Amino acid sequence: MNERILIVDDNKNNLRLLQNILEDEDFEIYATVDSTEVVDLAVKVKPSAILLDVMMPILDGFEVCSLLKQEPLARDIPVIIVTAKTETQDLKTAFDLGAFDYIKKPIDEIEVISRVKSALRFKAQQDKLTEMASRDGLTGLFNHALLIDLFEKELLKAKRNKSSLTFIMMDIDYFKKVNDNYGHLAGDLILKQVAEILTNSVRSSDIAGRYGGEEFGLVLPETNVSNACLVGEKIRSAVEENHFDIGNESIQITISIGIYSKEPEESIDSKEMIKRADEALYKAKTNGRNRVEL
Ligand code: GH3
Ligand code: MG
Ligand code: MG
Ligand code: MG
Repeated sequence: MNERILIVDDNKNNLRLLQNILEDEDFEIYATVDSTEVVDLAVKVKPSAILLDVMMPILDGFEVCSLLKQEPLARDIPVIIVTAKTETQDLKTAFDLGAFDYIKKPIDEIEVISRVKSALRFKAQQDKLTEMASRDGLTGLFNHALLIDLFEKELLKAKRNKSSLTFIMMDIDYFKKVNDNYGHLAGDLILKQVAEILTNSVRSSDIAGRYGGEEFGLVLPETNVSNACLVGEKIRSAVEENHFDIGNESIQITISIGIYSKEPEESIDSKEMIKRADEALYKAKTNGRNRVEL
């Protein structure tokens, strides 16, 4: 898939010039003359870099840059300021606002391509490091911090699009006994296999994470309560039926599941959703375990 680049300039000729240069490099170009739609467009298109003019009506490029940096769904996209403002003070302003690079007009084709490619390399490396730092070492699922971070981003999206969103909290039943009876290494092997079951039970757009020791969290975008129950039940029964390989033998375990689904119009924060899913999980435990509860 070609990398996407967003170009913003109130002058159509400038826009076309940049577009032609970058299209020759096989990038997928999105362009706009309207500085007020940049943040929304960036969130929607998810470009790998943004080229941003400064002198524009309504919102200038500096204002747009700072709005982009305040938007959680856009702030990691490198911004390259492209401007006829050549004072060093302007360059300082751009970098202070979080711009990645600065190109002075009139533009030079080779310079534009080189600086865009440098921004893309930076972005790719950044994404890779984020990915590495975000995985739980044992299970390969997202770790607690990233699970929460991604959940909050999905919740923002769900509120904006007035869509439903589900958070599921899961906890292995009597896991202490497993450790006591078969040892900690066997426990670790089971955690890995539960993670595999989770990954195989959900869509690629769903977010599975290790919430804590033997607790897992699942974020299901655009999923209402009845579909969430189907997913919960699928996971519950898959765990119940699985024979977990712990070296020279295999054992069976069960898992308890608590669900909270946000309605499309509902306004609720992530902490409250987690709390409600946790309360549902507690209900599943007190009602006998190996259950799915709301
Ligand atoms: P319940 O059904 O009420 O959830 O009982 P439980 O024994 O699973 O619950 P409890 O929270 O008391 O115990 C959780 C256990 O999970 C305790 C801890 O030793 C174990 N555990 C947590 N993290 C890990 C891990 O990374 N590896 C292993 N092997 N065990 C872990
Ligand atoms: Mg301009
Ligand atoms: Mg627990
Ligand atoms: Mg447990």
